[in-house]
Amino acid sequence: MTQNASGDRANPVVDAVVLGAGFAGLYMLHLLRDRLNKNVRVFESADGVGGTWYWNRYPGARCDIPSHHYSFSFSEELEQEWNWSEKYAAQPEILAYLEFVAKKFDLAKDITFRTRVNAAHYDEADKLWIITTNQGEVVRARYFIPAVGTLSDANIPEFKGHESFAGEVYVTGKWPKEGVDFAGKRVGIIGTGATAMQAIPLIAEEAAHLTVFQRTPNYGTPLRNEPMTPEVDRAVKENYRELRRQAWESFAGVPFDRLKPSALADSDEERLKQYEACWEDGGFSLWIGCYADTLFDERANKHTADFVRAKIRARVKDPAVAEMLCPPESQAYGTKRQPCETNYFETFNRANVTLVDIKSHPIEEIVPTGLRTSNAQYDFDILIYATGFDAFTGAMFKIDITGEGGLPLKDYWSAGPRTLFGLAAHGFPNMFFITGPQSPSVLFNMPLGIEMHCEWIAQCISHMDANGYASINADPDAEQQWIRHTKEMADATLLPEATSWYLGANIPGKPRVFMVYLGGGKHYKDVISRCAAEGYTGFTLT
Ligand code: FAD
Ligand code: N01
Repeated sequence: MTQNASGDRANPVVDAVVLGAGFAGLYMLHLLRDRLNKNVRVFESADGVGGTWYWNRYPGARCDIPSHHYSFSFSEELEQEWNWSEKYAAQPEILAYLEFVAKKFDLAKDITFRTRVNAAHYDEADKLWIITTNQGEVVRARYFIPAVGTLSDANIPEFKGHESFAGEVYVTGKWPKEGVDFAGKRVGIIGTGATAMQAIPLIAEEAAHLTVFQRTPNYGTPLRNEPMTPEVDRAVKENYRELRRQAWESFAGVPFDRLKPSALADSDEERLKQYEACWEDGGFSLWIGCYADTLFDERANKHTADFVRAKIRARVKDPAVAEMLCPPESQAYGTKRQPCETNYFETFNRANVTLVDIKSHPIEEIVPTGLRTSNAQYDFDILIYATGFDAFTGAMFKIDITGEGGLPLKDYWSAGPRTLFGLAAHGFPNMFFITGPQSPSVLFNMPLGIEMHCEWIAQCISHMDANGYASINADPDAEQQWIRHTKEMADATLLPEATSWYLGANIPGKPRVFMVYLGGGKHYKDVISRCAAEGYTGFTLT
């Protein structure tokens, strides 16, 4: 395996290999190449940039953090140049934005598209990563940065007979570019998460009939999207630095100005007024912008849960269907990711939509004409899996990654991810994660979280160059301490009680470990900045 460190024609050595051309891969490439003057190769399995926004082309796909916030902050010029057409941009516009970013910073020339990385092995003798693609290319790199996405590995449950369906089958996270024609078709959709809640109202408008297979009802609340007015756009652009400052200061990377400390401190009347105001604001306002104890205190949480259930009952005409759509008391509000919807609940008032409870009567088999549950058969022409993702570890485990001593990452993480700050793992030197497990990750405005990580990594590499270090490795004790701290922070909230993808509960056999750091983005940023300022405490540099 060992060759001289400059490599040869067959196995060239580059400074860094980055996987993925979503928000993370694009910014990492820009920083390493254009600010640090590094030689970088990026591999992307798709045929274009965009990541999440390349793959998730299903009807209704859009962000639910306002576009002015759900965007890069690193370039003031970019902020001023790009014009969002809606408060919450839809998938085609976010994809166009990322294509614009790639063009503006001339990124595509260093990205090899249609190429998946299958393996990455650390060569201890040369302190290099040996990276192999599905095209048979082998590249040796000082740094290996798998920016493969936390929500990029679609989960497709293998129901009995899943290959027997004779109609069209689609997966929301791998939606065809050419779109799907639902006109006159009977459609079945499995799943009622954030994705399905966006897609269902639009598919219902087109299809002859839509059957929704729901395992768990969800506390959806209105998004309240609206066209971007020139006045709002101008006001944001004139005040962008201050808005970004507020975002960085906030818990989840997006500011809310209504937040009150406790639902329990208010009278019933005041509380209702506050809930109604947040409900009218839309987006995440009720979830993380209403009362600070919503996700920490069961009694505070129950007030919000009751409020949302009352809204669902008021929106759905058939009381029996409304009850099916109401999350039960045992399911705390917002402990699964809050879906934001537009007309989702009203969709069940349509004559061409049927809701099927697959918790009481599970899917037993996919059959050529549809599917069979434990008490009925449903026939359709199109079957859609809106069944989520193998989050955090799915895309990583699809790559054969081995670190020191040939240890597979899969084995090191067999009881759940082990990281220091969600940035690195002990025994995998010079490998960095972006928004990895045990960082604020998916509970922080992701473009900003991605910037925070990319900048930390670039600064770290710059520090290593300046001080003549060839490798950086997370210390096991520091890692263990961070894992413990992450768990403590999660356990102080109600979130670990839910059967959510935050803890891997959506994937059979996956260890249940809460994977998000809940200490808040601002605190987290302080922690990793201090680590860097103190010479990378918790890491060994050699
Ligand atoms: P991704 O965009 O997932 O990109 C990863 C890329 O890596 C993919 O293009 C993939 O093809 C590539 N890849 C993976 N494995 C390999 C391999 N082995 N070899 C080569 N290439 C590989 N977050 C928010 O903060 N706000 C939102 O409103 C929001 N909305 C979302 C809506 C949807 C429908 C989904 C699914 C997610 C949403 N997210 C949102 C989370 C979203 O994933 C992030 O905001 C962000 O886009 C992630 O960027 P990324 O670059 O880290 O990963
Ligand atoms: O995935 P999910 P998603 N049998 O895991 C069901 C982001 N996002 O793609 O709840 C039957 O939430 C599953 O049922 P249950 C956001 O972070 C953002 O919807 O496990 N059903 C659930 O109903 C989000 O959280 C936006 O009981 C099965 C559904 O499939 C994340 O992506 C939009 C099943 C999966 O829901 C993932 O959302 C979209 C099985 N075997 C996504 N397996 C925005 O609005 C799974 N299900 C910005």
